[in-house]
Amino acid sequence: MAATRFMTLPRHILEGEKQHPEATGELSAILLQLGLAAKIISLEVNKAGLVDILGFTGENNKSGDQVKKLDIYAHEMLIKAMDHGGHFCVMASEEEEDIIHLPPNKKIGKYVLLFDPLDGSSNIDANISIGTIFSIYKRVSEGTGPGTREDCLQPGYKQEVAGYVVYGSSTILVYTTGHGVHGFTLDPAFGEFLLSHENIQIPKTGRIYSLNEGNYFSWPQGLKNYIKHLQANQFDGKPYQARYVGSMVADIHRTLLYGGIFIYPGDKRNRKGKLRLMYECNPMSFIVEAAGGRATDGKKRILEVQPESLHERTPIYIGSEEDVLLVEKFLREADESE
Ligand code: P6P
Repeated sequence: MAATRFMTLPRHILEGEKQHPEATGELSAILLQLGLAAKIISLEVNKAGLVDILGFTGENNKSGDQVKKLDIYAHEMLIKAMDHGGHFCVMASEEEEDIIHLPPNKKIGKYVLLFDPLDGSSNIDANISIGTIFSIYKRVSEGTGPGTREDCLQPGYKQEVAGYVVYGSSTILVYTTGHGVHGFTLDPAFGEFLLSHENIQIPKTGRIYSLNEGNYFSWPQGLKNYIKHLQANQFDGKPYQARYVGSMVADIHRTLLYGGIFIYPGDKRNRKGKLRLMYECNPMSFIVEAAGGRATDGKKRILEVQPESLHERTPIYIGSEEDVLLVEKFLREADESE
């Protein structure tokens, strides 16, 4: 999709800020810094294959370090980019077991940053799209000292900002403050994110269903019934399409643009499924709902789940509203008939 108008990410953020006189400009500064981190990670991701080749000669990278696993690189890059702006009281990463405090003598801010630095990184060797996912909350703990675990364990509806960066055929940053979802494509020629997907609205229903059918035998009966229903019917006179990248950011980005449904269910082996509530499901649900879609755990709205632990998982049914409502109906009817 061509750039809708020559609007850079910084310009778009500042224009958005003007529409909210109460805005302090702090969220704008955070988003700009995240955009910078995304550019740096994108550079590294796009030469990953090359680095691997170099890696066989036993060479080290420019700074003399051993070639780092890409997701650790992205994790460290994000912390380095975000820990000195004075915006955050605490951070948490999918790559880190516990909460991450700001370095001593750094100014402590009123926001909380949660991120999955490089989701789907097991796919990088096959050159499959991967991504960074982030959530921003306001602190809830008292005082102005270091933030706490309580600050990181807020229900998803309390997010101030959610976004992702998909490193694919191009690098696209998508974010929402809850009012409209906007996508920016990185122009590598001059290193700017240009507005390419203004005010994304997910279609009310779609032709694509996306889930790992290898887990069929462990699925809840209602999900089996739903998928069989799709396969026995048509969408606009054409068969439904199964599409599954195996990288959540890529699968959700496609679902957001084309419509349909992405599912990672709980099943007989893992009641809570595989995807993490705080680092993957909450930000993606905030974005999809802001685009007019729906996201539940099969029953309950994802954004209303009260987190108990940083790395807890949740089943997720997310995408076009009518499609998520229909799978919920199949799940409910199967439960009622058991
Ligand atoms: P499976 C990638 O490893 C990831 O965390 C998500 O990005 C993706 O949606 C999911 O796992 C894929 O899991 O079990 O289908 O390989």
